[in-house]
Amino acid sequence: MPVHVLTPILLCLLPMWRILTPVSSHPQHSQCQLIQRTALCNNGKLSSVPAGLPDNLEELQLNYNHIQTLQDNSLLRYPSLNTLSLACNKTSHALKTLPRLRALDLSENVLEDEMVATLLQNLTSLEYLNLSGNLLQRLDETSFRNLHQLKELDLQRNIMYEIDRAFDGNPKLQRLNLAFNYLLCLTDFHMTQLVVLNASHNFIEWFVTRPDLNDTFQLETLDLSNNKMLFFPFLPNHSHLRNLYLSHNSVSFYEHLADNSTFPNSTKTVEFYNMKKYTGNVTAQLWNESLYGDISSLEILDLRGNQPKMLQKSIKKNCLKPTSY
Ligand SMILES: *[C@@H]1O[C@H](CO)[C@@H](O)[C@H](O)[C@H]1NC(C)=O
Ligand SMILES: *[C@@H]1O[C@H](CO)[C@@H](O)[C@H](O)[C@H]1NC(C)=O
Ligand SMILES: *[C@@H]1O[C@H](CO)[C@@H](O)[C@H](O)[C@H]1NC(C)=O
Ligand SMILES: *[C@@H]1O[C@H](CO)[C@@H](O)[C@H](O)[C@H]1NC(C)=O
Ligand SMILES: *[C@@H]1O[C@H](CO)[C@@H](O)[C@H](O)[C@H]1NC(C)=O
Ligand SMILES: *[C@@H]1O[C@H](CO)[C@@H](O)[C@H](O)[C@H]1NC(C)=O
Ligand SMILES: *[C@@H]1O[C@H](CO)[C@@H](O)[C@H](O)[C@H]1NC(C)=O
Ligand SMILES: *[C@@H]1O[C@H](CO)[C@@H](O)[C@H](O)[C@H]1NC(C)=O
Ligand SMILES: *[C@@H]1O[C@H](CO)[C@@H](O)[C@H](O)[C@H]1NC(C)=O
Ligand SMILES: CC(=O)N[C@H]1CO[C@H](CO)[C@@H](O)[C@@H]1O
Repeated sequence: MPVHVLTPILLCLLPMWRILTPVSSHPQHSQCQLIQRTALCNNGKLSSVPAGLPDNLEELQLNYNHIQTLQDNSLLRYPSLNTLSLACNKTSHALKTLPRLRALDLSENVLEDEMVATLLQNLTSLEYLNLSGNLLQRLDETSFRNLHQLKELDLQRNIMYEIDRAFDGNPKLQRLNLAFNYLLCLTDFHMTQLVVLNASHNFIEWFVTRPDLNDTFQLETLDLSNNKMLFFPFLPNHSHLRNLYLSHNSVSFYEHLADNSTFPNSTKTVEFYNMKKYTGNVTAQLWNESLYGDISSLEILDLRGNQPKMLQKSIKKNCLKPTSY
């Protein structure tokens, strides 16, 4: 992809920098204008991060320079830095040479799918990544492929409608926030190591755990509030689930449909299938409690604001834009 489409990018490097050493001072900031703790070094000919700026610097603007790479230690002399702006340079290339970076906050940067994939390509040490408030639409197995150490990922407030096996390369991921997106259903959930999954404020109608998986899931908190859930989620058979948030959905229980005399023509099963790849089909008996999974550890179950709807016809739910893990 053409990197010059990387219009203003604001990289907010987290306090992680602080753990990693302060260094030296060389008076060499003639190309920068200092305003309190902000250094404006834009439109210059800088080819590297200037040394010699005050070491309590909090914001550094390096837009429109000639910086191609950021050396691992070039920012460490500014341990208080929380905002770094590198617009209009080969920023993605610069990030490629930060293989030690452990925390990266790219929130609120109008980043799109391909830009993100390029930016993250070689950040193999990342443990914490914040991509909230960007323009991500679709994630797949290439999105976070090399982030093998990733533990926490914040993807809230994007415009995502589809996630297709995007986290297979992140076996250490424990906290995932997908809130405030446009996801329609979560199928084939099999991230056994995940502890917190927040998928609130989407348009999710159903949540189905991969049915043939007998592992114990580490899942403790599942937030599916403010969605379009019609059914209780199909949870893992074995988990440590403690907090289950289902408020503001349309969750109902359909035991009564089993009664032929009251609803002679009503359906007994619901088929969940995925129009794109049929591998995720699940047929569930509506009144079969065992399908609800392991809720023996549950401490909080929030079902406020659900409006049961009557189901009488044969039920087939499909999902054109599935989210499968
Ligand atoms: C980034 O990774 C690609 C392969 O994914 C590799 O070809 C390239 O040399 C790497 N760049 C750096 C700077 O490590
Ligand atoms: C990610 O960034 C957003 C916006 O800057 C912030 O509200 C959110 O708390 C951050 N997420 C985490 C996990 O720190
Ligand atoms: C999920 O994310 C939303 C939006 O950030 C937040 O309001 C909510 O408290 C989170 N849920 C949990 C269980 O932390
Ligand atoms: C999980 O529980 C369901 C319902 O009891 C059962 O049909 C399924 O075989 C179980 N899966 C495994 C892997 O044990
Ligand atoms: C699933 O695991 C449990 C122990 O956690 C075991 O008792 C059961 O036989 C297993 N079921 C299958 C289908 O492997
Ligand atoms: C309900 O109807 C189904 C066929 O639609 C039948 O197999 C089943 O035995 C009936 N159940 C009862 C309790 O009558
Ligand atoms: C059930 O379906 C049959 C055949 O389609 C129909 O004759 C009957 O009126 C239906 N009963 C109800 C209660 O809708
Ligand atoms: C899943 O459902 C679709 C639509 O009903 C069907 O065409 C497909 O064969 C099913 N796949 C499996 C594996 O059952
Ligand atoms: C629920 O489904 C399981 C597996 O399909 C079955 O073994 C069990 O008998 C069912 N329970 C009821 C109450 O129908
Ligand atoms: C390496 C690189 O692309 N540097 C560019 C940084 O931005 C200035 C101004 O847009 C360009 O002239 C450089 O070529």
